[in-house]
Amino acid sequence: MKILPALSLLIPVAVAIWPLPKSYTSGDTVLFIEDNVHVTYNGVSSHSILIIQKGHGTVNSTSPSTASEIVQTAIQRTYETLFSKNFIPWKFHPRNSDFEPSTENKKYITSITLTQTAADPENIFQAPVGEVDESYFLSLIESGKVTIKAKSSIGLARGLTTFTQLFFKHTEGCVYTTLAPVEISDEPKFAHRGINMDTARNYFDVDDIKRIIDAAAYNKFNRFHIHITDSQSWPLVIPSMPDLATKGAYRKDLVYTPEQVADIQRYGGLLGVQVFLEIDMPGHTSSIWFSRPELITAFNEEAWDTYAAEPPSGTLKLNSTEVYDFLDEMLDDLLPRLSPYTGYFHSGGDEVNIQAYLLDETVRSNDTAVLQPLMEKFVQRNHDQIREKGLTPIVWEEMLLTWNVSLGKDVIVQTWQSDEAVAAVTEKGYKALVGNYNYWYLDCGNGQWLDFPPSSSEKYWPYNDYCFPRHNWRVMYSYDPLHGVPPEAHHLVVGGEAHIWAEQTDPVNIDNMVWPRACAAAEVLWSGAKDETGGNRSQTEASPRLSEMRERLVARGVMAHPIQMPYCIMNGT
Ligand code: CP6
Repeated sequence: MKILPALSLLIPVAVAIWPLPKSYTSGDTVLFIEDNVHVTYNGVSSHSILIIQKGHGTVNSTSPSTASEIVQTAIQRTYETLFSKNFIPWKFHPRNSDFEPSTENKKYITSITLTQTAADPENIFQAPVGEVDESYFLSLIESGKVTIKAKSSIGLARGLTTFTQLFFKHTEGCVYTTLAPVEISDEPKFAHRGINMDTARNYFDVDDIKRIIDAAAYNKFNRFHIHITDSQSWPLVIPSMPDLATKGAYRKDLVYTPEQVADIQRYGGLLGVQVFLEIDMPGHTSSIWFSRPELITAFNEEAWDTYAAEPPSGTLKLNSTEVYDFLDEMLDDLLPRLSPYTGYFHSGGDEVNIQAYLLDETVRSNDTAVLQPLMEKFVQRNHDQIREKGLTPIVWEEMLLTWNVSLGKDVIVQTWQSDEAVAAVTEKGYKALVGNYNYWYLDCGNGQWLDFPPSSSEKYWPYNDYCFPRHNWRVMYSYDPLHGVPPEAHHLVVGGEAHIWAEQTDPVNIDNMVWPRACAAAEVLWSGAKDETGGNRSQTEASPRLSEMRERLVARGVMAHPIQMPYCIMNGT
C-alpha cells in the first residue's frame, strides 16, 4: 500500500500530458511498470511490450501499411519511451522534498489491452482529412490493468502516446505513475495538424527530418508538409530529369532520392503522420534555371526585389508550352511515387510577383487582366494532373484570394497572411488550412523587424536577418485558428500548420527552432485554442506542463530548448 508523502501535495497538478486530452480524471495511487507487461491487440497477445505477434491482418512488404504495423510501431515506441536509459523523470519536484513513492511492496501495471473497434480505412496512409478517427479511450485501474480502445490503429497509437506521459522515472531507476486510477477520453479538435518544413533553403539529412517527424508524432501532429524545392535549391531527384537536382541542388550529394522520400513518407505513415510534398510554383522556382534556363524568367536580376520576395529572383514562364511540357513530365515522374503514402500534393502559389512577367517573352505584361487567365490555366493543368494521380491539391491562399483562380472545391487553401484570409477562404466555401505568420511562423517574429536591406547599396544583405525576434511559445499558444471565422464556417477550417522556413535554420539548430515551440501549435490543434469556459487556454497552467513535455522530447534525442529554469516550477505553487 502506497502512502503519498504530504509534500507531494505541493506538486503542481501532475498531468504531464501534452497536448491536453479532452477529458481526464486521475487519482493518486502509485503503480510501477516494467518491460514485461502483457500486451494484447484485438486478442493477439505477447509477453513483452516489445514484441507483438503480427496476427491481425497480413503484413505484406509491398502493401504500404496495415493496422498491425502501425500498432506494432506504437508498442515499440511505448517500450522505447518508457525504458530507454534516457528517459527523463519529472524533475520539477519541490526542492529537497521526499516526493517519490516508496519502492517497497511495489504494485505493477499487469496488462495493456488494445482494442480496435473498427477497421482502418483501406489505405490509411492516403486518408483525407477527417477520415481517420483518432479518438481513443484510456483507462488504467488500480489493480494494474490498462485498457485502450480506439476505432483506428492510429487512435491506438495516440492512446499509447498519452499512456507514456503518465510515467516518471524514479531516482532508483524504476518507472512509475502516481496517477491511478486514470480515465481519459480524447479526440482531436482539428483533423489536419501539421508542420511545414522547408528543406530547400538549407539541406537536412533524412535522419534530421525523421527526428522532427518522431517528435511531431509525440505531439499528436498528423501531417508533415515538406516544402522541398524553392528558388535557392532543388534537392529533389526527378529520375527522368537528372539535371534538375544535380545542377539545382547546393551540391550533387545534397539531394533527396526517390527511395529517401519514400522512406520518410513510410516512417511518418507508421507513426500516423502523413507526409506530403510541395513543389512551390510558379514563383519560388529560380533553382530550375540551373538546369533549364529557358523555363525561367527574371532570373537573378540586379533589382531582384522588384521581381521576387527573395534572392535569386526568377519564376516559371507563364505562357510557355515548354514549361507545360516540363510540368507534365516532372509531375508524371514524381506523383505516382508519392501517392502510395499520401492523399495530398501542394502546388504552392505564394508570393508571385507580377513584375517578373514583364520580362517573360511569352507574356510581356504585368497587367493582371492579361495574367489571370494564364495563371488560371497554369494552376488548373497542375491540379488536373494531381487529381489524375489520385491526389488532392493544396495551394497557398494567394491563388484564391489574389489571383481569383477558380479552384475545385476539393482543394485545400493554405492561409498565412492574416485571420481575414481564413474568413475569406471559408466565405468562398473552401477548406482552409491556417497558420497566421504573426503566430505560427517558427523562423520569424513580428514587430521590431529590421530594415531590409539596411541600405540600398547592400543588395545581397543576408536574407531574413530582419527576422528577429522569434515568436515565443506563448505567442504561438495564443493563436486561435477559428478567430474571425463565423461559427457556420468552422467546419471548413480543417486544421493548421506551424512553419519552419529554413533561411536561417539547418541541422545545427533545427531541433531548437522547432521544439518546444511547435508543441504550442500542437496543443491548439489537438485540444482547441479555448478551454471549457470558452476563454483562451491558461499559459500559466500550460507552462510547467510544457516544461515536462520538453524533458520528454530531450529524452527522445531532440535538442528542444528549455522554456524556463527548473527553479520556477520547483518553487511554484
Ligand atoms: N518562403 C516561401 C518563405 C515564405 C513564404 N513562402 C515566408 C514569407 C514571409 C515570412 C516568412 C516566410 N520564406 N516559399 C510565405 C508562404 Cl515573414
